[in-house]
Amino acid sequence: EEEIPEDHPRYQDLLTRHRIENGIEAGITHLQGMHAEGRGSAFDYLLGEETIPSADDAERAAAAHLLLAERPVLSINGNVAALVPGEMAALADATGAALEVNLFNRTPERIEAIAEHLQDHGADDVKGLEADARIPNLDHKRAKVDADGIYAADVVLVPLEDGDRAEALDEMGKTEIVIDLNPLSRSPQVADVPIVDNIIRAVPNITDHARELADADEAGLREIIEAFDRDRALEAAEKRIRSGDL
Ligand code: PTJ
Repeated sequence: EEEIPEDHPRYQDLLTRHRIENGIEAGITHLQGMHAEGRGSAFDYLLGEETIPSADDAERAAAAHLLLAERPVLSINGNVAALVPGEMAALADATGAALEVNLFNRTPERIEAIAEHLQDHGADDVKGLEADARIPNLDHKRAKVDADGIYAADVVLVPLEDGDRAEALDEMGKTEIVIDLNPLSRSPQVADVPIVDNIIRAVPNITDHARELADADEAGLREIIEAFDRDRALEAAEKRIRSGDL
């Protein structure tokens, strides 16, 4: 990471790419994570590599949901762990949410490496190792979750999530918050709160909102949630990407 000069015009993007490379080398990130990153990076370029106002609204609504939840869970995959391990631990801390490793390309080695990596970055308890429950309507390997984690959660944050799993979680009746730079992807399309923003910007911003809302009462949090319009947020992101108007 220190090899990239900070004044490089593509500094953030290069830093992100390096983190994914390091994640692959450390056995945390799947090789496919590099393709996912490339797709995300292209969308981010078109968004102007900034948090657009509708994404900030979504991030505030996400914070309100997490604070109101009884059993909030933040899902961690290989890309999330490589890009924002400490930031996810901080968000868990600010909202009382649990962290659960949940992989698309599941191997016990990677789950353990990720759990350890999160703990090195300040996470207390990391779920996902038990895998003693199943999400209905998904093939066996992709369905595994913790019974006292994602399975029982009322609100789940699933960044960079696969569309089938996002749909299956939605069918379980969970309030789903998705972070995905592609507004046309199925996961943000089925989310209650679609956040079209780079996870690198999104997670710290959700945490900032959560800290600011820490003393808000239930009615105040509900008001923020009611005021958020998911369809409008998706439209605003798509419009921004298509306009080429940075
Ligand atoms: O670690 P695993 O095994 O769970 O696998 C994780 C990946 C991400 C490899 C897996 O879930 C996958 O293949 O995902 P997809 O189908 O490529 O979807 C990833 C989505 O995340 C795409 O829509 C990308 O545009 C988006 N994305 C990529 N990087 C970022 C991003 N969204 C926000 N911030 C990013 N940095």
